[in-house]
Order: sequence, then structure tokens, then C-alpha cells
Amino acid sequence: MAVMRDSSRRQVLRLLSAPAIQLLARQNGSPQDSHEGMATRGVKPAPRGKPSGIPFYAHFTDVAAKAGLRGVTVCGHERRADYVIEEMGCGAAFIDFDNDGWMDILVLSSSRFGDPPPDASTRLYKNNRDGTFTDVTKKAGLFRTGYFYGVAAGDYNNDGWEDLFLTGYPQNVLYRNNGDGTFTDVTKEAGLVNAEPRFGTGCTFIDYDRNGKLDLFVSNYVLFDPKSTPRAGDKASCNAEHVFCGPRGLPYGKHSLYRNNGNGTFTDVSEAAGISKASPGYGLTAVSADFDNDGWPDIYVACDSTPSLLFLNKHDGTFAESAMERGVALSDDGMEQAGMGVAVGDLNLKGTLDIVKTHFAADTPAVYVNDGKGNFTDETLLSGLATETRFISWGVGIQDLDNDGKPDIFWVTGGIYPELQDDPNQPFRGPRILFRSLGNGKFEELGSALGATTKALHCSRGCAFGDFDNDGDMDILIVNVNEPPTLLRNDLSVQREWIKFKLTGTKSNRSAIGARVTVRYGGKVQTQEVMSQGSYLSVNDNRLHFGLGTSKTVDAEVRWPSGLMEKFDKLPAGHLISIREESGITKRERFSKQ
Ligand SMILES: [Ca+2]
Ligand SMILES: [Ca+2]
Ligand SMILES: [Ca+2]
Ligand SMILES: [Ca+2]
Repeated sequence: MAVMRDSSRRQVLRLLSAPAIQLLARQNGSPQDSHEGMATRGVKPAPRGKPSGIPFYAHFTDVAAKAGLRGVTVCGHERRADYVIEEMGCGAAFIDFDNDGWMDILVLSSSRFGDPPPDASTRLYKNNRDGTFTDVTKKAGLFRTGYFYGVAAGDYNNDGWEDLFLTGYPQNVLYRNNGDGTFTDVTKEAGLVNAEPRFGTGCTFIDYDRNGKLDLFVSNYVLFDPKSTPRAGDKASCNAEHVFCGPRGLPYGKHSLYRNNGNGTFTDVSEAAGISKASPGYGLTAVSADFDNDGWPDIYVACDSTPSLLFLNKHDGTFAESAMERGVALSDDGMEQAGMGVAVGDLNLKGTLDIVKTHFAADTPAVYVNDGKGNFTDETLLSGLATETRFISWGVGIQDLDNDGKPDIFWVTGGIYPELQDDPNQPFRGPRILFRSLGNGKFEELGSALGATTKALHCSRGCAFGDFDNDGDMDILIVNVNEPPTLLRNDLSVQREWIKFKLTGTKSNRSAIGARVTVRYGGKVQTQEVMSQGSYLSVNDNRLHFGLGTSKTVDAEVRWPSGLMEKFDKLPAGHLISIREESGITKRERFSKQ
């Protein structure tokens, strides 16, 4: 067992500055041998416990082809990636762009350097409400080729229609939803055009100053320039395997915060808000939630091969980067990890927001449990997740997939070097991973119980969780490299209760991003927040879903970003409850089993 559990050492590490930590980690032999590109700790898996034998009643079927999701997400050539911009892949979104109450699907694409396929575009699929989708990309004005990575959904102009922000290289794009099925690229008029080419990755809308207007945080991965960045195989100095160079060996990306001026424009406040002061790193997925429970939204950024970042909101327009002292920068033994995806949820049902972050192969994911004040304890080993170290891991969710009232953990896997795909030690196509909750913060990995389609091997990146068929269970959309996406329809083989919340802000931002719902059911308590990005560069269904086991009613408390608290007692299971700030419940919809 290479994982050290030495809390005094960790406390010492927290007191050191980030550069010192990095030096220490590297002196300790951060095993970069054949993986100079990304950090891995080279740990062995923890021993697996005896299977609980408790049946898992969720079953998944890949219905993507039948449902009409046919666009291929292009990421480099089948067996070659010259540059890191080709291979980091991208996210997907569940978003109801036409407000008909059914989740539509957005899937991003990257491209091939020097040989861009003319149809490698972001795809928007409209939900036909019968299990199928129609590709409306061109009609919606979203057809565009290029290198895109992350997506955030949010109604930045508070007109009732969800807008889209996409990160990319060399430029990000803000698409305003016109409300008539079309989008307009408003990047320039919004003031969001980069002065220099940038490699944007994570992005999240966040109302950081709580004035009811959604601001925007963007993380960046590396400084990339095809003129100066070595091509794969060109220079052995960047990566010994003759695969693409990066992130190590390339300059760090810098992160940005844009304040919403309320007139359709944004102002870059990265300096004034203290974002620029954070130690530089290779930023990927960015999430916003109130981790220290003070009513102000914070930002967590999964960083690849550098310490991850936690920006705590100081209530005065500034943030203090605090990941090291709060315990979410490094592994438990003080090592840098290749942070890719982030899930936020209530792992142990204590009413606080915990974090799961995915990493490289020969490393575990990180399980960070929140004490409710934003101090995190690394419970990777205790949780049972240290048993899985085989795959490079990406999009991840904390979601109650079997509606037993205990959120489970699901993630997708995939290699990054297509040149090495015949090497059995570098699995390029991997399975989907599911850890079911056993309660008390403990999880067990399920293998064969999942059905054949979850065992199918793919090279995946982003994934998004949502109930596309409105039947009360969470389905999963997965981005696959150089393939169409996977859509895992969830079918529960027993009757279990659930409840969903759709929130609309009035004083708060209309999308209610940052609104928190705490639900009490069957002696349990669970908290979720409406978020604008999660998983890996992806967007989940913004209707908060709670599995309830056998509980027929719940007591719920909503905390709006404005600070308003509202209580709703004895809400009925089996319903989507729509709540408008200050107006209470506006709709109770019963979903029929399809
Ligand atoms: Ca829709
Ligand atoms: Ca809008
Ligand atoms: Ca569960
Ligand atoms: Ca479903």
C-alpha cells in the first residue's frame, strides 16, 4: 500500500507554500517515469472487501443509436494525436433549451490538427419526448467546427432561457438563447473575446457578488502555440514516449473571472477579485458551490498535475485561494494528482457538500468529506474508492442511481495516448465504473451487476447525469473519443420513491445557480446545489433529483442565493416540484412510468 496515512505530515504540508509542495512531491519521486505528461502517484489498489451481496436494482442500456445521437466527437486521429489540444476531449450537457420540460442534449467536439473533419461540430439534440432526439444543430445556429472542451449552462441575461458558454482553443464562445429555438454568438458584444489565443477548459456561471446576475469563471489548461509547442515525436525532451507534449513541459494556463454588468457585457475582474494571485496550474473542470456554508458561492478547480484550487468567497468581491489549508489541493500523502473531473454531493448524508475528483491511472480518485465549514478530510481509503486504480478517469457524478436514498458514485474512463492503444499496460478503452453506496460514507464497486452495456469499452471524457425520459431515474450521457456518445437509459427493476426540484430565481439569478435544497426523508438528510458545471467539463440536469428509498414524503428547505430561506413540509414523492423564489410551489408534476 503506497498510500501514506500520516495526518501530521499533511498538516505540515498545508503550512508550506505551493511551490515548496511541488518540489517536495517531485523529490519524493512523483512517479513520472513513463507518464511525463500527467501526474500519477503510482499507487497500488487497496484490497477489496467481501461483496455485500445486496442486489442493485438499477440497470443500464445504451440507447444512443436508437435515440438518434449519431454525431462523432472528434479528438485527434484514431491512432495519433500530435498536440494536447486534440486529446483532452470535451463535455456534454443536459439542458432544456426550449423550456418544454424535457432535457435536450448538447455534445461537444474537438478536431484533428491539420486535417479537421468538416462535420466535427458541437451537436444539439432536441428531445422528442418519446425516447428519441432530433439533431437541430444547424437550425439552432450552433454548427461550428474547432476545438471545444467545456460547457456551462445558465441564464446570464435573466430572460427565462438557458444560455450556453463553451470553452475552446483559441477562443471561448457565449451563445445567447433567443427563445425561438435559435442561439446567437454574442462573445464579441459581451466583451469575452480573448486578446491572445487561450486553451479554455473549465467554466461555470456563478453569482459571486449575489446581485442576481450570473458572473462567469473560466479555467485554462496550458499556454499552447503550435509554433512553439513541440509536436508528438518531434522532441524527446517533452515526453519520452513520443506522444504529445503536455501538460507538463508547457506553460500553465491562467484562470479568469468575468463580472456580469447586467447589460449583456462582462468585465474581466480576475485581478481585482484575487483569482490571478492563485499559484498557476493546469486547470480543468470548474465547479461552483457554497463549500464553507456561509451563503456565498465558492469555486473549486480540478487541476491536472498541479495542486487543485479552492477559491473561497470573501463576501467583498474577492476570493482567497485556500485549497491547501482546506485539504483539497493534493492527495492525502501530499502528492499532486491529475485532477480531471469533479462531482459534488452529499456522500455521507450529513447535509454538507463533499467532493469526488478523478485522476490518472495508477492513482486513486480523491474522496474529500466536508465538515460543513469547508474543511475537508481525505476519506479515499475509508470510503472504499482506493480499490480502483486501473484507469485514467474523467467525468464523475455523485448520484443516487438506484433511488435507495443513498447517492452512488459513477465515473467514465479512457486513455489519452492513441499511439499506445495496443499496449495492454495503457488501456485506451475502459469500462464505466460504479461504486454503490452502502451508507455511512462507504462504497463498493459493482462489476457484472451492471449489464453488458456498461461493461462495453470506450475511450470516454465528459459525462452528464439527467432524467431524459422523465421517468424518475437518473440516466447518463457519455462523450466518447472519435465515436458517437453513449446514452445509458436507467431502468429500475423495483419500485423506489424519488422527488425532483426545479427552481426559478426572481431576486436571485433566474437559473437559481447556487440555490441549495436540503431534504429530510426516512431519518436521513441530504443537500444538493444547482450547479452550472460538473463531472468533466459537463452540465447535469438542473432539476435536483433525490432518491428516497421507501419514503413517501419529504420535508425540504430551499436556500436561495439571495439568502431567502423557504420551507416546504410533507412534499409528495414521485413528483417534480417547481418552486419560484418568493412565490412558493408553482407546479407539482407526476411523472408517469414509461
Ligand atoms: Ca426540451
Ligand atoms: Ca437567457
Ligand atoms: Ca444509491
Ligand atoms: Ca430516466
